[in-house]
Amino acid sequence: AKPTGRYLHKDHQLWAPLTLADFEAINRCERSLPKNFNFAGDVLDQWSQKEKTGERPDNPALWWVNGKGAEVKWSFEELGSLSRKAANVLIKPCGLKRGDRVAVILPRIPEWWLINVACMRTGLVFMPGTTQLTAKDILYRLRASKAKCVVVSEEVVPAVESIMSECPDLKTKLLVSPHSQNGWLSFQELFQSASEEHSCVETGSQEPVAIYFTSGTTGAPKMAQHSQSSLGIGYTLCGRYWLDLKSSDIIWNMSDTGWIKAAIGSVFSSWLQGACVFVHRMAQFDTDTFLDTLTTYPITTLCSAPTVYRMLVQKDLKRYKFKKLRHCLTGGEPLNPEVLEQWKAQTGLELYEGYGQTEVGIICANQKGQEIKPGSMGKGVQPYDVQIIDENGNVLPPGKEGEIALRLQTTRPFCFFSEYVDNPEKTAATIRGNFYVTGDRGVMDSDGFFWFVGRADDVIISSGYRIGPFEVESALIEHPAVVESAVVSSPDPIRGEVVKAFVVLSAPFKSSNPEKLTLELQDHVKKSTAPYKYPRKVEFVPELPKTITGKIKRNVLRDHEWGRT
Ligand code: BCO
Repeated sequence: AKPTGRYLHKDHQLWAPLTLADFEAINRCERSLPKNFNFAGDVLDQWSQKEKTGERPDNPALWWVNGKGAEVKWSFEELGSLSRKAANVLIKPCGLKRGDRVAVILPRIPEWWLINVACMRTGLVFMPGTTQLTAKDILYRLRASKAKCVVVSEEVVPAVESIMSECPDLKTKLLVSPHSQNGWLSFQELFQSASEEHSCVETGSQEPVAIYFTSGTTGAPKMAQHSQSSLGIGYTLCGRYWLDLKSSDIIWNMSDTGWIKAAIGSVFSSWLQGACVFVHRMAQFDTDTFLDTLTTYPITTLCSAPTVYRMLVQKDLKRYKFKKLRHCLTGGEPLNPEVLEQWKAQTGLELYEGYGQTEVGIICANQKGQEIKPGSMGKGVQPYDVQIIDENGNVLPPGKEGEIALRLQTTRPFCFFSEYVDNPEKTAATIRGNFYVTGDRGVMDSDGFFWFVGRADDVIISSGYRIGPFEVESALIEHPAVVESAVVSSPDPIRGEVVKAFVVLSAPFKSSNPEKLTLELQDHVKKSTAPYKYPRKVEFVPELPKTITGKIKRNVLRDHEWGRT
C-alpha cells in the first residue's frame, strides 16, 4: 500500500516523503528528479508535520507586520489550513482549473503568500506583478499570458477596470480588500465560508508553477516560466549555503512581491529550510523605519538590494543595536566594495553578495565560510558550472572579459526556467553552443571569483530593477514633445545606475522650459509604465547618434555617460 508520501526515485521503488537531503542530492545531480513534486505538499506540509512532532522550533512560518500595530503570525500548520481554504476559493467560486494562469498584483500582504501557496496546491500558474504596474502594463500581461484570473488589492482596481474589456480570456476578478466592489469577487468573503478540506494536486516536477515577466533590450517583457521543481527544489542549496538558514532563523527579504527575489528569499529558499519569513509592509521605503525594524524584531537574516545598503550606510549605524541580526545578503545589482566595507565597519557584519537572474536563479555567491573578495560576486554555485565565454561559445581563461555563461549538461538543468512562453526564438537565443548565456559581461580571476562588468545588451540595472530601454522609449514617444529618444544607463552614487533619456524635441516644444518639460516627461512615463522605470535624468539633444542604416547607437551615449571612450 502507498503510505502518505511521494514516489522518490523510479529505480528505488520507494514511497517516502522527500527530505532536505534528497533535495540537496537532486541539486548535486546525485539523484534524479521525482516524477511528481509539489512545494506545498512536499515541503510546507512536511514542516507542518515536523511542528507537530516537535522537530521544528516554535517559530512562525510567516511573521507579518505593517508598522501600524497590525501583526500576523502563522505556523506551518496554519499556513497549511489557510492556504487550503484559499485553494478552495480559487477552484470553486473562481472556477479555475489546473494549468490556468493567475495574475496576482498585490502588495506585501499576508494574502499574497496564501494565494501563492493556494496556486501551488491547485496546480495554477502564479504570475506575480508589482503594484507599480500601470493599466498598460497590466493589459499587456493579461493579454500575453491569456490569464484566466486577476487578483488585486484596492489600489489596482481602477487600472484593471480600464482595460478588462480588452482581455477576452479574463474570466475572474478577485479583490483582496475589506471592502467589496461591484463586478469583483471578494476574497475575504469567500475565504470566510471556504472549507479547509483540500487535497494537494499531484503536480509533475516539470509542471509550470509561475511566470515572471522580464525585460530585455527590445520588445515587451518576456514570460519566463518556471516549474514546480525549478523553484521548489532548485533553491535548496541557496537557502542552506548562501542564505545560511536553519529552521530557527527569521529572514527579512525586502524584495517587492513582483520579483523572483521574493520567490527566492520570501518563499522557496526560506521555507525549504523551515525558516520564518518576516515581512514588513512599509507604505514607502524609509531608512529610519527599516533600521527600527531591525532593532525591534529578532530578525537573524537580512536580504536587500545594494541600493538599500547604499542608503543605510549614509546613516550613523553605530547608533542602532540590531536585535539578532547575524547574516546579511544582497543581490539584484552590483555591490560596490566601499559599501561592503562601510557596512562591515559600522555593523561588524559581512555583506554576502549573490548574483543571479529570474531565468536561472542564483549563479554566483559569496557563501558563508568562504573568503570574500570585496567587489567580486563570489564563486559559481552548485549545480552550475559557470564560465566566461566569447562570442563563439569558447571558454575564456581567467582574467579575460567575456559573457557570463552556464554550461549545459546533457540535459537542461532542472533549475532553469522552462522557456519564454510563446517565444521559442528568444528562448533559443539564450543558448550559445553548450552554454546558457546570461547577457551579462564579467571576468573570472585565477581563484575562480567572478567580477561583474556590465550588461552585454542595453538593459539597465537600476536599484535592483532590470529595465528595458525600449519600454521607456515607447512611453516617451507617446508624449507630443518627443520626436525620438534613446534611453541608456547613467552612473548614480545611490542607485548604481539610473535611467537616462536623450530626447529630440518636436518643433512646438523646442523653446519649452527644460526643467518643467523634464518633470512633465518623467510624470508622463510614470503614468504610462511602472514608475520605477522613469528617467531620473533627461537631456534634450538636437539629434541622436545613428548608424548609416539609421539605428540609434545607444552604446555611444552610454559610453559617454560612463566616461568611456
Ligand atoms: O524616487 P522617486 O520618489 O523619484 O520615485 C519613486 C516613487 O516615488 C515613484 N512612484 C512609485 N509609485 C508611484 C510613483 N510615482 C507616481 N505614481 C505612483 N503610483 O516611482 C519611483 C519608484 O522607484 P523605487 O521603486 O526605486 O522606489 P524607492 O522608494 O526609491 O525604493 C528604493 C528601493 C531600493 C527600496 C527599491 O528601488 C527596491 O525595492 N529595489 C529593489 C528591487 C528588487 O527587488 N530587485 C530584485 C529583482 S529580482 C533579481 O534581480 C533576480 C536576482 C536573482
